[in-house]
Formats: sequence, C-alpha cells, structure tokens
Amino acid sequence: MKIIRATVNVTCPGRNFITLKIETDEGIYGLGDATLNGRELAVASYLTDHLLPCLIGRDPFQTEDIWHYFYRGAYWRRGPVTMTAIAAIDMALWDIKGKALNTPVYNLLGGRSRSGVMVYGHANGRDIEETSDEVAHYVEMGYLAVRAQTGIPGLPSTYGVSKDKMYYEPAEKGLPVENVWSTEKYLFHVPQLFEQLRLRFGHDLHLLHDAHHRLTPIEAGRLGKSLEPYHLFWLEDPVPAELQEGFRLIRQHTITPIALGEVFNTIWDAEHLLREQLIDYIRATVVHAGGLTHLRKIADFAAIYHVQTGCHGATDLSPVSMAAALHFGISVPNFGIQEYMRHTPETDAVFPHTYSYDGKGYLHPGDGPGLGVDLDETLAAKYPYDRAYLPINRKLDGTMFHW
Ligand code: CS2
Ligand code: MG
Repeated sequence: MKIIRATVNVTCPGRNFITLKIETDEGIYGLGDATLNGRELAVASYLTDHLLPCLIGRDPFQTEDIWHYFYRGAYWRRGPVTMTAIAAIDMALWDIKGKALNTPVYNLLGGRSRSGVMVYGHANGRDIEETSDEVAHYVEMGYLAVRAQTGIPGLPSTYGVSKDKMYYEPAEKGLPVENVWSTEKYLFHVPQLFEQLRLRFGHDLHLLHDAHHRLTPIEAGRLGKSLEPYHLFWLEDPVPAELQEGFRLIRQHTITPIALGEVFNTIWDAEHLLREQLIDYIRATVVHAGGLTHLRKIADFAAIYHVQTGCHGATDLSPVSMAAALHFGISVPNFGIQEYMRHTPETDAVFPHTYSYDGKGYLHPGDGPGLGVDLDETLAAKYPYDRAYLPINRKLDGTMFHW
C-alpha cells in the first residue's frame, strides 16, 4: 500500500478546524486533526508546504519510521506547530491501518482495557448559584465527573465562564479580547464554590477545577490546601509549566491531585514532573503531542510513576481528535479520565463519527474499522476559515498576564 495524496482541509463550522486527509493507492484514506486553536494556518502551512511532499510514495503502515522521519528529520524539533502537524499525520496513518486491517484502532493499541471511557463535562456560571445549577444539569445527563468554573465577584470575565453553557467559546473573531484578572479575588472565591457544590451534591460526584496557568507555586499550594475538604478529582494547570521543579513547592503544601500538560507537545515537557511524581494526571493530548504513537510513550512513562492520563478534550480539538482520544482511552492501562466538551451540531455534521455518549458518564469509540470519524468535504466547504484568537489576560493594573 502506498500514499498517493495528502491534503489539508480548512473549515469553520462556528470555529476553525484543520484536518489532514491521507489517501492510498488502495482507495483507503485516513484523517488526522491538525487544529491549533488561534494559530491554525501555521500548522496548515507546515503540513502543506513542508511535510506532505515527503509523504507521497511511503508505506502508511510505517507509523514509527514516519513519526521519526518528521521528528528527527526536521532538525528544528518540538513545539506546538511541529508536533500538531506530526500528530495529524500519525492519526491519519493509524486510521488507514485500522481500515486496512478492518479493525477499530483500539485493537491495534492493545485492545479494550475497560468497558467505556469516563468523561467529564464543563459546568460554568456567572456566580456560584448558576455554576451549581449547571453542575446539576450535567448530573442529570448522567456525568460522573464535572469541571466547575465560576465568575469571580469584581471581575467582568474570567477563564472558563462562557456566554453559552454547553459549547466553548474561545477562540473569538476579531483581534484578541482582553480579560482582566485578580489572583486575590480568585483565591478567596473558589473554595466557596466547592464548599457549596459538596453541600448540594455530596461526595460521590467527581469535581474538577482548572486554574488555567494563573498561580505561583505558593498560591497553588494555598488553593490546593483550601480545597482539600472538598477532595477534588484534580486541580488543573495551577502554574505555568515552564518551571517543572516549581511543582515541588506545591507538593510540599497540599495533597490535592494536580493535572497538567494540555499545552505539552512531547514527553520532554513532562519528564521531570513525572519522574519526581510532581503531578497526578498528564493532560497531553493526541492532537498536540505527536499523535497516538507518541502519546502511548508518554502514558507508558507516566505509568511508572503512578501518573494517570487525563487527556485534553475541549471543543477546539476536532471530532477527529476526540475519536482518536477514545481509541487511546479505551485501551491505555493507566487511564484516568477524558475531557469531553460537546461539539455543536454544525461541527458534528461536518465530522460524522461513531463515538457516542451512553448517558451514564462514559463515551464509547464505536467498533468500526479505523478511528470511526469522517469529513464531509462538501459541507466543510460551506464554512470558510474565519481568523479567531484566544483572549489575552491582564492584571487589574494592566500587567500582561497568563490567559
Ligand atoms: C481548557 C481549554 O479545556 C481546558 O482544560 O484549558 O479550554 C483551553 O483553554 C483551550 O483548549 C485553549 O484553546
Ligand atoms: Mg485546561
């Protein structure tokens, strides 16, 4: 079997998605997600202008050799653009392999290790009461785990609180929206949210929270300690992760589990964190961390240090990523949880898929060959690219901060 064509699809059914399609001489094709929210066209060009010419004529079964050809062969290694492009190629090759062998990709990753993939949804509200009602909505939908994000009194906006309740907003059209931030107001308010959630929902429901890279290690230690009575499933991205050893300080102050890594793109971003057991869940995802081939290696290394997977799954990752994530999640031994933000009906129509939510808190990848996702190119063509940016964030005094 040989690769005869590789093309990049750009579509915007409410938000921009980049999809790679790799076609073979036997009529089988595979899809890979190449979406990097807010920087989509950089990956589209990296694929079209640099990588895809090198793919033509190659054997699509050679997933390892092709991965290393583009990783080691690039000279300029790592980074979100490079690794998202490699991820898209890798996902598409696994899709082809599954279709050619007439088996779901999870059977090529070790087979099913569990009956379903436990997921968490995103509840958000302008205040604690509204957020709590949104958590109730997810409980009614059967979710066993819910992330809760609430507006902060005194701040006009904050991360994770969107205008609508089900579908995630960023990135937004036009130039970057400017948010304002106050760590002091945030640290004072968040424990009150989880106190109310535990009073209303009891202690069985898994509760998660995303600090979205905005604290210092000692502030994260303070927040983690203040949340201990509410035993969160995890506190996510407490601190920007460039300084991996900074997480040692958090560990000295709190037993609240830490999740990190949705912005990681290779194992090297997490090696120190994992080896020193400074985190409990690794969030690296199939679309930004080099595809299934590399994500398996990250998960296996993490397993040595008792770290479980908790892959990123926001709506800026396309249904192609979600499909691949579920084949990974149903098979990986040290599975923890999978983020699941529902796509809009428009997006689901562009990307028809076999994965499904069972109403009891679990997603299932489906049992068809390959990844079980497709791209309706005719429909996709109706949604031209529409440049959009993630917000930026400033402190109350105007200091540029982490979004
Ligand atoms: C967030 C993401 O889902 C999450 O945990 O951190 O929504 C993140 O803000 C976006 O994926 C950025 O594109
Ligand atoms: Mg996050």
